[in-house]
Amino acid sequence: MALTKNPNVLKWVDEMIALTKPAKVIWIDGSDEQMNALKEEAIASGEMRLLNQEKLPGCLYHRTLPNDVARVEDRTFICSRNKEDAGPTNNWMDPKEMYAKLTPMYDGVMKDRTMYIIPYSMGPIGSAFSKVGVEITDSIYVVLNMDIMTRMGARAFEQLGDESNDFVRGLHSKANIDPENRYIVQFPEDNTIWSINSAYGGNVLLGKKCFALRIASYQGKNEGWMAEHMLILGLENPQGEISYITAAFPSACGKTNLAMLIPPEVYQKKGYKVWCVGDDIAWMRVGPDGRLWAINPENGFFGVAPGTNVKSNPNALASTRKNTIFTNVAINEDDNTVWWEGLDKNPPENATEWKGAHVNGKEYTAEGNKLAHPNSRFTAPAINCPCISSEFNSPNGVPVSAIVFGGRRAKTAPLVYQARSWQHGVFVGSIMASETTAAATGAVGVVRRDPMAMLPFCGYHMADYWAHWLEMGEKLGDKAPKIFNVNWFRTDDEGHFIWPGFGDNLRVLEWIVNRCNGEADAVETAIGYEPKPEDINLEGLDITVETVAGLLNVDKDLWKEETKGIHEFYAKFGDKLPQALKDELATLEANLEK
Ligand code: GTP
Ligand code: SPV
Ligand code: MN
Repeated sequence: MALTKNPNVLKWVDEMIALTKPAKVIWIDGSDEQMNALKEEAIASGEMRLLNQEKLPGCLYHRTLPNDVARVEDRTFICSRNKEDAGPTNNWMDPKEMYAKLTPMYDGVMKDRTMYIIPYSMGPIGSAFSKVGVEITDSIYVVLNMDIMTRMGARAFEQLGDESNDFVRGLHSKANIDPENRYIVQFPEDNTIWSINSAYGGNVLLGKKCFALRIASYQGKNEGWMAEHMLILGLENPQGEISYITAAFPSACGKTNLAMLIPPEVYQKKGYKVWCVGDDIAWMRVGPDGRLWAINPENGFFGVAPGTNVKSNPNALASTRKNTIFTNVAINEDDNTVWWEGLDKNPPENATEWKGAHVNGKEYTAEGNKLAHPNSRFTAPAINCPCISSEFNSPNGVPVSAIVFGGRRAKTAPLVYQARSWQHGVFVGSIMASETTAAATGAVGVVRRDPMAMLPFCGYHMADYWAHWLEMGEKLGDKAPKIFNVNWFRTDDEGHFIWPGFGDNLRVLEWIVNRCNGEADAVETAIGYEPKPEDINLEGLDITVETVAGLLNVDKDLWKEETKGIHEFYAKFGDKLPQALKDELATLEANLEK
């Protein structure tokens, strides 16, 4: 039975049923009873595997096809009516043509399958920030993941109401998981997402990147708010005051890790704490007090498994110990638990690797093979996180003091620097570059421009997006958050990371917060303000002030090279490039000549 009387929903659902012709239709109410029945069904069919219920209660395992393990940026489209509105950084096709191309692929695609209709809210139910989506899918895996990642079920239809037409229409079918016909398509002007021939993460959990970033960034531009690829954390000082920081790093560049970091011992003793509000996406609005306020629209973490361990990210690991879905990690067949590279130094001998082959994990990894896919993931409920913020469900969100940009740069970018102004900060975000990772298909480790970590996620013309950032700065005026850039990934001549990273990143956050409160000094460099090396607290750390000085060094020759790359990148945007950014580039060049 339909879960809503909303005629806009019913009409669209009818159309999608007529198109995909499912054998059966199930409205997802989100009840425990329904979820348990779906889990049992998925376990019985082999789609999911029940893990050791003593060690990992409520946890399930799933494996996707080897050709379907990451986002597919080359098959992701922004179908605005005008090509110009998608801009030079997005794939584009005329929406009419795209609908015409995909309609035959969806025609009858669910004829031997069940259609699940998933109502969900991005953002806490009842919050003015929140928005409703409905995802139609033929995958139980999607339903079970959406249950963790969003506020799902009947309550989302209550939030939408009986009349509103303001919901995002998501249509997903696994179809034949055919990579040649895989499409992840956003139609921003229609509030619509069509995804076909994938069953993996960001391609199919349509509330996440497709809605909460691509569609929402477009909505945010029109409605005067921001949807960003950012974590949100609260840093509590010994006086009990909490400052909120958001940070945009590209995929697999450390958002989940920073969002949940455990302070180094010397900080813990003093009483510092970090609270996690979100690990991937922030929706931000100007609040009644004129400050920028942020919510996390998600309800769970879809986190990178490899590298997660008791030392690097104990909070993430703890989050995955119950009611979690693991995708493409390895199985320890001795006790039916999970394993991935970097969990510990003991790969299970009796293992099943991520593609499903039974192997001796010790020998297999010794030969240089990976037991878990580098982009294998856990889907964990946010409430599992030991450091989840008390504001996680707050309808108003949290006030943002600092916005941090960052990426993986072996050289060039220093450990930390501060922008001179909001406008300069927008420039700093716009010139972000980072080495590519396994989170998307394609080459790994190649430096590319990834402005604000939004290159794969901006639902409209990137230059209009920058203009929107500049406008938000004007609205915020002197209440605007301060903007910073960090780089945890500088390497030495042997390619080793110089900065210890992880929990020790708090040492940099401390300087950032102190700058926001006017409590820390800075020196002006060609690229912005930097701490004096001795202003980064190294207590309890095996690193010298000289090393930090090296990490903060701005190599003018490298930066002059960098400006050439920025010119080339900016040239793509033609007349749309905001004058303010051209001015900032000119200032940078002048500073480098000084
Ligand atoms: P997405 O979920 O794809 O958006 O990724 P993310 O930005 O949340 O990245 P995540 O925190 O999952 O980290 C990705 C990888 O970077 C993991 O393998 C981490 O171990 C590694 N990493 C995270 N933080 C640091 C750090 O401070 N230093 C170093 N060297 N590696 C880090
Ligand atoms: C990312 O790639 O930035 C992710 C994972 O957070 S996915 O949901 O697949 O986009
Ligand atoms: Mn992400």
